[in-house]
Amino acid sequence: MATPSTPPLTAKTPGILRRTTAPAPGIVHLGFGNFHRAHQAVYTDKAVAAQGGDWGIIGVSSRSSRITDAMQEQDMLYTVVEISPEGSSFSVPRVHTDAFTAAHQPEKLREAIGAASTRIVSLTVTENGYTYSPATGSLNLTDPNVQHDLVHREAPRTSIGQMVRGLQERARTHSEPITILSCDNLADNGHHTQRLVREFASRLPAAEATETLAWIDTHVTFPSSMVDRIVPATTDHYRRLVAEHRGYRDLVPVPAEPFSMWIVEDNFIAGRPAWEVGGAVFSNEVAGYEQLKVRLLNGTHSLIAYLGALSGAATIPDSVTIPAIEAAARSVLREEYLPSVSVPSSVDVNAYEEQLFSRWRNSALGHRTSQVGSDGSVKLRQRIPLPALQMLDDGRVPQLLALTTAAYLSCIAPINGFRPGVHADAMEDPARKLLSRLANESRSGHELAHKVLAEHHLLGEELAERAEFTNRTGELIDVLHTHGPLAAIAEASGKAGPSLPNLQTPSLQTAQGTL
Ligand code: CS2
Repeated sequence: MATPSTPPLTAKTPGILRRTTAPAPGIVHLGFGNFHRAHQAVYTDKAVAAQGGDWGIIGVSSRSSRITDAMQEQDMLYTVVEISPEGSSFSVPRVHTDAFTAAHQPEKLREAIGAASTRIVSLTVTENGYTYSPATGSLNLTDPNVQHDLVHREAPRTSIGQMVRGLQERARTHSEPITILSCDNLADNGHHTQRLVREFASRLPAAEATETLAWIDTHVTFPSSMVDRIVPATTDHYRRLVAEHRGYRDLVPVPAEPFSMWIVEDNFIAGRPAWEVGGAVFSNEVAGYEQLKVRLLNGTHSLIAYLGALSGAATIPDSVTIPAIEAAARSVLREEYLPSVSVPSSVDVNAYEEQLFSRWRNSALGHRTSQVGSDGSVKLRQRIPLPALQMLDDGRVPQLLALTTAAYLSCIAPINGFRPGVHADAMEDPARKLLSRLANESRSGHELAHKVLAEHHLLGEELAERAEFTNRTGELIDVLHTHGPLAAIAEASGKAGPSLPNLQTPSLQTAQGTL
């Protein structure tokens, strides 16, 4: 950690250049976490540096004030630490004009979205922040926060509620158009966001609903975008690195891999920064890029994280360098995700795959299996159902997608005293309570898979109907619980040896399966 005498990062820190004219705010960003600060903020900083424009960003966190307070203390500055095995490099974006927390200043948020000067509201609120139901894909009307926001105009708690209340403010005051830009890993994220915003508006009292929907339909665009950069959580290691190499104290530096990609649909009703200057690509093939990313990268990432955690691996590089996990990752990517993707014309899939494995092996990043494994209930819903359904329709059971689901459930909802290990225990999940209850009521993997998939529709209503998938997931849970991840990989890859359990009468052990 930096010594107490290390001076804090501020606008006065030697070597930190302020812009001669700071950009006025034009973007309100919801989800002011590490990913935004290592991605969109960096592109925006480069765009403003090259072409100017009032595209300063107001960063809004939902509840926690850890980052917003630190950013205020540091004159809206922070360090991006680019980490590769060859070394680290440092940069300081200078594009944020304010930062606050929605829970503490709800009125300020409504005014910020409502201001005529705001032309884009962007989001990185994670899959969980869209308050959608994994079962239906629609707005989760059973969520108490959604219910609150539909009834109370003041102090909305959900991102969707906050946006709709801000849009109503615009409609009432000046009626200037605005773009809502999702930067989260959701299939078809522009349409998904539009659907949720419209659904929320349509649930308001009748006259208000009609008026709000009509305004949204004529004044708001929702481009899709594919975002990609691995950004692990900040630790003291990165704070120390900044202090040592830069000589100042940064409370909230952001570590990131060197790779960064942003593909955006060019549909901005009220203008946009010249993000292409920073390397963003404007394309009409965003859907293909999103499928590629959400399935090949994120979907495979989930498999690596869950199998790794169950094998005792703390990090993604530790996990993907276990040969059986690498082999399973390559098979799920090639044989089960890829066939469902419309690969964009400029992408060479072999090169893309090799690049992914080399990014995942970046051990200097220390990207944790517990981070990638968190929020699986809302992430897997984006990653698994469509490719799985396509394979089932072709008459094949997606073995490794079932293994991903089984490994996820083994981490989050272990049955009968099975201990998945510290890395699985550290995974957070909005469905953890429900899934633990279902696990406590289950005596076999089959029962658990049936309750979770067929009855609770965790992977959607369509996959809930496919008994082949549910049964295979249940069988693989039993193998994971009794024989561990290597045996389960062998079983799912059709390479099971004679020592595998009798799947008809699974016997669950209480200890963690061994490698
Ligand atoms: C990861 C992503 O946590 C996860 O589920 O798959 O955060 C991944 O690291 C990023 O999407 C990379 O762009």
